Amino acid sequence: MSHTGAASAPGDSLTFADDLRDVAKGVNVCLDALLPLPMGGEKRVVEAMRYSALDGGKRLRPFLAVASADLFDVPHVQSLRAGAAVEMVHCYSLIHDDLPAMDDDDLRRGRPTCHKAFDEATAILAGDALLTRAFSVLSDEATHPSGDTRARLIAALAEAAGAEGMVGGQMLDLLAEQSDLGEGEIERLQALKTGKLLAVSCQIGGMLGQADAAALEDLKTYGLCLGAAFQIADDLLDLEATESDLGKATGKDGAAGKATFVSLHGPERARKRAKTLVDQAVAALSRFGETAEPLRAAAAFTVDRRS
Ligand code: GRG
Repeated sequence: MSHTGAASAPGDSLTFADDLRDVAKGVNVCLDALLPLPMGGEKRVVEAMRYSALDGGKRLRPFLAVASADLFDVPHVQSLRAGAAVEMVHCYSLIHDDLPAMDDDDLRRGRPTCHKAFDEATAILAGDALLTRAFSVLSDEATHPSGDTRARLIAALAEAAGAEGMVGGQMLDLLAEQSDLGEGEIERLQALKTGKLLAVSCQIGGMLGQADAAALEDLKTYGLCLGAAFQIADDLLDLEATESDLGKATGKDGAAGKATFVSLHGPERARKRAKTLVDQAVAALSRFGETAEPLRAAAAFTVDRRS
């Protein structure tokens, strides 16, 4: 699964870790090219964008976009651009989430958060500009020759990122600090905040390959189940991992009194629930046969990961 330019079949490499590293390399090259430094004073905001987007991160969302697109033999030059667009939205959300008005974090991906490395105003602008750049990348013919397909990609990402998706989930998360959420409410919050962007990464891959409605629905189900498992794993890591493992502060949910599946039911039941969700994610891939092996491996990785 080489994604640095040369085409190859999915699952060529020996392990999921190789595949993930391969996509990360490809997407880094793509992000570097998509975020050139301008000459004037505006250079500072692009430096902040590049600081937050170019180094670190697992690149799980680009991986999902590329592996889903691979099901339909989409050229990697297209799927990497789409993956880079989703990663830009993800990086914007991390920059804004780290701001003093939100989570107020000093460390992200093992180094100072954007507002610490630059300043708050620059960090806000860098997040804004990454969000808007994502849509301009999707609107470019290099992402897909069909204008209709590009419009579908843009609409899908806008829905997943906005008030009906990640931003809505973040709002619920902020409100949750003043109320006790039940299990259903926690699941909804997390599906919006984390699940929808992971799911749309898969849907975008399918859209690039002109997948039919049923296949797109299966990719969405896969992504949402994977997202729910990913979030439980994240909550477990917040409880059990160290700051140096994660490259960010830990123990924040407990300190903020935030209800999670883990705080409601304890780590053991949370682990079982995450495994059930992984099984559901994998079951949603049945129509795709062997070509979906990298996506199956990604589902297992979400709960086994250490960062
Ligand atoms: C500010 C609009 C807005 C949204 C913020 C993404 C987010 C919503 C908050 C980040 C805090 C958090 C712990 C979210 C839940 C899980 C998550 C998205 C973790 C980070 O994603 P990873 O693990 O990060 O894929 P890397 O660094 O590997 O890309």
